[in-house]
Amino acid sequence: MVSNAFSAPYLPAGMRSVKIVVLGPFGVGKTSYIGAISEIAPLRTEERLTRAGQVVDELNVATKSTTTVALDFGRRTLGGGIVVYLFGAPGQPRFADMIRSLLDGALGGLVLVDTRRIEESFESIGLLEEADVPYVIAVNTFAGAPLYDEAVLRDALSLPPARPVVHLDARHLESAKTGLIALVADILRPMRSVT
Ligand SMILES: Nc1nc2c(ncn2[C@@H]2O[C@H](COP(=O)(O)OP(=O)(O)OP(=O)(O)O)[C@@H](O)[C@H]2O)c(=O)[nH]1
Ligand SMILES: [Mg+2]
Repeated sequence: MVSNAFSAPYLPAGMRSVKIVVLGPFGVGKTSYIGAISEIAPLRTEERLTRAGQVVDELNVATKSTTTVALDFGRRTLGGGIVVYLFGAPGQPRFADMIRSLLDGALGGLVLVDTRRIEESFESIGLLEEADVPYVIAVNTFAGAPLYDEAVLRDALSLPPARPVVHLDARHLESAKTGLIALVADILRPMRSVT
């Protein structure tokens, strides 16, 4: 799918840019992921969680005091002259329309999953399927969260066989990169290998 990566006029010759979106439910680690992986200071749109928000949002993660209300943005250059622009989605289901717009022009999606609440990632997968955007599942490994065999996870997510699954820690660069590399390799396959 060579046509999926495109050269932008402002990039040095030989560089290609790829837009990807990081999705997943509230508090799964999307903002942490972009913060860990971005080579530029990430753009964040965090607002404090309030009692008013509890009326409309199901917030099952008690330890957070802020939430993304628009998007995160970061950039990472990979080997092979590939510049990845990362857009982090907000987590609450009421932002679905906004996520649909974020997916406009995206070449791939990274869906973060917390194994304590796998079903909460269905909505993200649904939005990607609806937009016909290829995606990779990235299990964000929280301490104390159950570990499942890949087959069990695939079954729980009703995942098509072609969709890759990786495990990572969204807070650490080298671990976070495994998800990005799996996604970009999938998007560009069989164009080239990336590192
Ligand atoms: N143990 C552990 N904690 C993590 C990991 N990734 C993120 N966290 C923590 O989990 C919380 C969630 O982080 P965020 O990155 O704000 O999550 P988010 O998905 O952007 O949340 P919303 O924007 O509100 O939907 C933070 O307190 C992180 O420090 C991880 O891999 N392991
Ligand atoms: Mg966030």
